[in-house]
Amino acid sequence: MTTIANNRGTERDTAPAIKMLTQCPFCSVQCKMAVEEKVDERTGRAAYTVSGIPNAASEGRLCVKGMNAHQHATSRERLLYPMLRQDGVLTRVSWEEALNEVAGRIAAIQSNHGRDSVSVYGGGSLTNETAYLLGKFARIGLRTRYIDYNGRFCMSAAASAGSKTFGIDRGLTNPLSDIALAECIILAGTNIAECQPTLMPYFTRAKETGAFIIVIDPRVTATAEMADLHLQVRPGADAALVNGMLKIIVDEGLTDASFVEGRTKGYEELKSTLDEMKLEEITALTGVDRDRIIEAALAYGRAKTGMVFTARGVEQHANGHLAVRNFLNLVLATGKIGKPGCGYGAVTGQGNGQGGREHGQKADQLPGYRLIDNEQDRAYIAGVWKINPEELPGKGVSAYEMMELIHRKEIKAMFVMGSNPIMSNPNAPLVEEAIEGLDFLVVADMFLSETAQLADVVLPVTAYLENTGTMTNLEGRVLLRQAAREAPGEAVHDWQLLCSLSARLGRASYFTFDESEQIFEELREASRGGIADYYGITYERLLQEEGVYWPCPEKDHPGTNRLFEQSFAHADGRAVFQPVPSQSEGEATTGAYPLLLTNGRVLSHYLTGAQTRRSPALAAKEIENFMEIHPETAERHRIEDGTLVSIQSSRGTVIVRSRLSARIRKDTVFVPMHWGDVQNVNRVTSPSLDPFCKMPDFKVSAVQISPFYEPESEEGEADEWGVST
Ligand SMILES: Nc1nc2c(c(=O)[nH]1)N[C@H]1C(S)=C(S)[C@@H](COP(=O)(O)OP(=O)(O)OC[C@H]3O[C@@H](n4cnc5c(=O)[nH]c(N)nc54)[C@H](O)[C@@H]3O)O[C@H]1N2
Ligand SMILES: Nc1nc2c(c(=O)[nH]1)N[C@H]1C(S)=C(S)[C@@H](COP(=O)(O)OP(=O)(O)OC[C@H]3O[C@@H](n4cnc5c(=O)[nH]c(N)nc54)[C@H](O)[C@@H]3O)O[C@H]1N2
Ligand code: SF4
Ligand SMILES: [Mo]
Repeated sequence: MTTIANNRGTERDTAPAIKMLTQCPFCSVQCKMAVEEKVDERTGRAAYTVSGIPNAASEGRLCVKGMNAHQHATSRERLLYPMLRQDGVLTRVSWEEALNEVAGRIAAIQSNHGRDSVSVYGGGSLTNETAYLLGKFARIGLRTRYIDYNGRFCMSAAASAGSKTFGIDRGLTNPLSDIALAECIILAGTNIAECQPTLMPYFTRAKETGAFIIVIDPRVTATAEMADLHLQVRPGADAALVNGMLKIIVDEGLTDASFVEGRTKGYEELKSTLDEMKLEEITALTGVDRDRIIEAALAYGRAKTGMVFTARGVEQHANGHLAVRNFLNLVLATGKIGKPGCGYGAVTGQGNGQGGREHGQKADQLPGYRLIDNEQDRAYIAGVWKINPEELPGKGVSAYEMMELIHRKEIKAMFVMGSNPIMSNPNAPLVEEAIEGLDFLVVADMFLSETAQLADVVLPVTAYLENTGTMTNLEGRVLLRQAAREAPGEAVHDWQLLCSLSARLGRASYFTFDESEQIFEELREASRGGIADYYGITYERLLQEEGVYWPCPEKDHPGTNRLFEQSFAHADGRAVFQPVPSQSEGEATTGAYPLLLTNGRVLSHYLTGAQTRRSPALAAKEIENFMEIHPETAERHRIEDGTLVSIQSSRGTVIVRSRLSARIRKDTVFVPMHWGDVQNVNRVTSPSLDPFCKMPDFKVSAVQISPFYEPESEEGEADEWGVST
């Protein structure tokens, strides 16, 4: 049985400067960095100097989040010991008490309501080792079918589209260095300048050497500023826009007939649907001028090389899967893939958004992208895990569907590791009610997040500076991040607590790991021969090389940086076209809800803000949420700049401050996702799900807006700052 050391590494009086070599905990670029910590002997206060370390993706750059990541990791708000709710209050207990409580309550709930009454909810910031072990913990520790993770809201549309079209889901099909070789680059629903800022030089350099850059976004983002052509599409209309571009490319004879003939199937069907389409309809649906659609199509169609990138702007829709597939149709029709400067990228989001989706956190998957309802895949993993295949549970449901089952009381308990689901799920009013109504909630986190605040047991875990493990970046390159600092208080590694808990559930023999490397060794075996094959990757190699691209089937295999040079990953080697309807299934405006609300990110904050709002430097850059709105739209709704606005949908209400900007479409408002409570944009978002991948329709909600007037306050005393007391 793994025991958890009582690790108190925070006491320091006169420590010399220490240099910690690590990796940013935030986005998918996974920039390498050095964090130098110097403690003032007199005051005991620490000062930090952060610098980028050159590596293949970031080339030594860091963005403002990376520069300040140590602030949350070293924050006084870190959870230092386990807590158990006693008489309604979260109270400090020992690890022994906390884990015994978790194991005891889970056993009781499962014996009363069946094994599937307990669920697991994971995340894309966990290391590969933890993500792998969390999947194993659900299937072998808890023996429940219900596990899913926050990446469902992130990569599921691109993942399912890549799998169907190419037979494999890896974010970028090419190394980043290929961007410089592309003559035309399409950036659709991806705001690289704010979301993967250290990648911007790849694009600006390409532009300097003559690349034509097309940005598709309802807003003039910092990324769109770089564009040669900006298509300011209506939210939800990407599939239609691409149909328009495809039609022009076909009509102008700009397809690559020999590539289509030799390496794909299904083109004729696509062509016949395009033949029936009218460009006027496309213009009406997308709100983009005909001439601009033609210009974009000709630029991409005529370029000898080209790359297409999509991110959540295209993908987080009720038709996200098909919208991505249409971009892939564009790539295939012009033969722009599998060559230097020709490829596609689904720009992965979270730090380990790529690896986190490969090794079994998804409801229907086992490690290495194996499928839980495929007999051969089950038998293989059962062999690695030393169980009978019949003991493996079946497929569960997607993240939001899990919330619906919780709401219906079919699932009674949830174990959350690496996510803040109460904020990040769509339709927050229902999700809040569901989570509040759980019989038992356990949250493993570094902070008392909005979700952890409702937990029955809170378990403190280590942060990026303290935890060794591998992360797979947006290129599909596996990187080793080594621990550089002692864990604070009694915090432990995620995987350690999974081992300890499994032991208390009577499953010790399956979880005998003392080092993260031992878990990676098992992951190598489990992924061997699968689509995401890590067998050839070892810690030793990762220490010597700058990271290794999967698939890497043997130890002497160099890794695969560019996919599909010879063939696609389907059994017949061919990629598959898919005709896509122009009309989206997404929410439409009505008289009562006349505007489209879309949402996303700002540079200085990360996801639900659980980490960045605890970093003073980052919090100060944007202290509260806002609604970006066109001045003409604002005037129509009697909204002035910088005033509080109430945004309502059929789900609920959000209250944020207005920010007038002519950089957004007049029919659309934009609200970031980083703040909670009344500022949580998910109080209004729609829970309708894409039928193929169960991605929620985050990016389009029909809303109405009005100035918010605070209710008349009771008379009270005002203090010297004018704040009533
Ligand atoms: N600063 C920062 N960086 C991050 C994150 C963060 O929270 N903050 N999160 C990380 C994660 S997990 C992710 S998934 C990525 C997300 O990275 P992105 O997907 O680039 O980020 P978003 O801001 O969600 O959406 C991108 C753009 O889509 C546009 N958009 C909205 N609706 C539509 C539409 O219907 N069509 C099109 N074409 N565009 C539309 C928005 O205006 C926005 O500019 O970023 C990662 N990096
Ligand atoms: N409206 C709207 N909603 C969205 C989106 C959107 O664009 N619009 N985007 C969606 C997307 S793309 C994403 S990725 C999700 C993200 O949604 P969440 O997963 O809810 O977002 P985070 O803020 O990253 O939450 C991670 C939590 O895990 C903790 N944590 C970080 N690292 C670790 C670790 O190593 N171990 C453990 N145990 N805990 C850790 C953090 O402190 C934090 O509390 O949100 C989705 N929701
Ligand atoms: S947030 Fe992303 S781009 Fe910025 S430093 Fe971190 S990994 Fe690099
Ligand atoms: Mo994401």
